[in-house]
Amino acid sequence: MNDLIVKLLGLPEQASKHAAEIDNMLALVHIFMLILFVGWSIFFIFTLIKFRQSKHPKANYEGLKNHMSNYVEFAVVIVEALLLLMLAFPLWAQRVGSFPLEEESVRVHVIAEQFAWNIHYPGKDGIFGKRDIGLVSSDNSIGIDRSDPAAQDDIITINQLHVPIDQPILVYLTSKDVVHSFALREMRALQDVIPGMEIPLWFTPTKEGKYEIACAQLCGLGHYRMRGFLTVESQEKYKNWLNENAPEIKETIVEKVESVNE
Ligand SMILES: [Cu+2]
Repeated sequence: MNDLIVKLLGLPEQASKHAAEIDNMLALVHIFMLILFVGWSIFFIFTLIKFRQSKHPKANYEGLKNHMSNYVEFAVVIVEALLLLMLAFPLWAQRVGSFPLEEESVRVHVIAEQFAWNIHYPGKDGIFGKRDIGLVSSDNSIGIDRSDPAAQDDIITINQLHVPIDQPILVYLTSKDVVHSFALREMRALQDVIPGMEIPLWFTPTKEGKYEIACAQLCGLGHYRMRGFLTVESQEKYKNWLNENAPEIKETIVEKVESVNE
């Protein structure tokens, strides 16, 4: 059934836990709209024939006495309300109301800018280091403060988001400049990224592979090239990748940390 929906609606593959539920709702709405389209089309053609000029040369100012069309319209409203109350709201509540626990998730900060995704991992200590807007420069895109003990092991990549399979991923989204939109189509996850706000988003990937991070908001002239990559891999490969990308910890910083700890 799911494969059929994906094929008929031309959707990207389903690669997260909740993807099928979103697609089911999409399919239901499409089926309902198809029924409406056919129904209203028949009704339209019926009125064209029934009230044709040759049969009614003189206008009848009283109009129809039959209330059938009102009943049909009321039924449509009921079905729409049911779709909203019984499907859309519960699905939304499940996504927004039940965020995974931080300690069970992979946490990552994504800082959008024209036209790239800066990805910030907390490193081994699990604590995100301080970021300072005053430190932003051409070689420090997110303004990380490496003198902060928590920041020394933090991993920063550009356009490369690696995550392990079958574990909840918590992404905190911010923007340095304009409104962007973080879109992982195969995960059925999308969230606008607003400067001055930190907005969380979560998903659980269920399929290994390399996917695209698209910017789904026209954010400037280079919008088309604001493209990143999401790699879903095994826990082991993910850990290796983290190790490969871990920054070299400078001794001066280590000394500083020790002196802070003393
Ligand atoms: Cu953008």
